[in-house]
Amino acid sequence: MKTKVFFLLFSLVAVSYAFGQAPSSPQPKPVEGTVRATVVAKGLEHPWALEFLPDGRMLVSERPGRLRLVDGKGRVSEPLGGLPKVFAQGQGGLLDITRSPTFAQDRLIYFSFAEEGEGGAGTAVARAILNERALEKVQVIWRQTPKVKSNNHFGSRLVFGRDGNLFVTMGDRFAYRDQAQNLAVTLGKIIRIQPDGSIPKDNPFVGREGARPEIWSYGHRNVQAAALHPESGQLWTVEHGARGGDELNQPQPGKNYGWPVITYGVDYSGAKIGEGTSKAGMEQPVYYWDPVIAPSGALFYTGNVFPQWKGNLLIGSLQPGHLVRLEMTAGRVSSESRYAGADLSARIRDLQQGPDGAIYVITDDNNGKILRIEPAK
Ligand SMILES: [Ca+2]
Repeated sequence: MKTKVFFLLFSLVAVSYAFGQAPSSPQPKPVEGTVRATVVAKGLEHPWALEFLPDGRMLVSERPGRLRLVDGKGRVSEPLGGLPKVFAQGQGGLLDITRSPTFAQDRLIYFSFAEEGEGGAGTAVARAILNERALEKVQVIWRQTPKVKSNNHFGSRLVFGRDGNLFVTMGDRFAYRDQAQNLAVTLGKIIRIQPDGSIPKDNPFVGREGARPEIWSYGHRNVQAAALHPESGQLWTVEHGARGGDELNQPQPGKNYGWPVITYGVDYSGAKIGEGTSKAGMEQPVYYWDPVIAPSGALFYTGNVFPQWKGNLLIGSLQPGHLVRLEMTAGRVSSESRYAGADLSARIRDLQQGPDGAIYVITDDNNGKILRIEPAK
């Protein structure tokens, strides 16, 4: 009997996938009083990314183009010198930061930013040596092509894979969404490069005429949340979708994630987009949100401060603004919870697990904060 019920459930899931219906968020109400947020630092101008250093300090980017260190007492440094000029318009500016896996030896950090140039602006990735007061040997290792005239949808998150290659998540640059399907450009893609910006030989489009060899997956709208699964080592991403179409994906090499040919939801104008929600040769999301959560920042929790949350995917929500937690079972979402209250009911831009196992989030605001999140007593 149990086997039959299981088989029936399995069949229903299989059927719904075959008909192109990914599971959607049940839209749980945010709960208050489960977690407690305390302010670690404030006065940051639209902080975009947070990264812990081995000495326990935090590195924080501010979208207008500044990088600062924050110590354990919440003291915020002067802006570090040596940064390149960033295109700080609209959603552009200084974006994600990540330490190199070899940071302990070489103090290398990687960062993404919107860069102005011929044709407009585009996302770029640089690496540099982090010194106490400045970056040194700043080197741009990759540029999105082509640069276009738009202030929106720059992505981006940087995630090192276990093999040492770097994933960078892109946006479609908003007014150029059809380009997400064009393999000759890197708008609306996830790319994978070696630490010096060169192309890994095992990338899916290496050797295909007319395709950019750095492309890992395509058909993405604007990806500002990404994390590596602690057990499988797979990349997971959460994407800003259309109105009613935010998506959780596990991007596979060479696959097409559909934008803007297939999508859930409608355009923010109310107009229909593309051909529907499914099409042969295009991937379904693992899960989607309607209404959207406007995802930015994600991590798989592995600490001991929230023992019940181990292996869960935590996501920042810019709008309506709170912490989103997904329990995952066998690569599927088994439940969703949301946490709000006091300082936590804000536009959450990024989150990191601290060396103490607590969760640290930054809020997207003129007076942005770093918050430490732990269980409420
Ligand atoms: Ca999609």
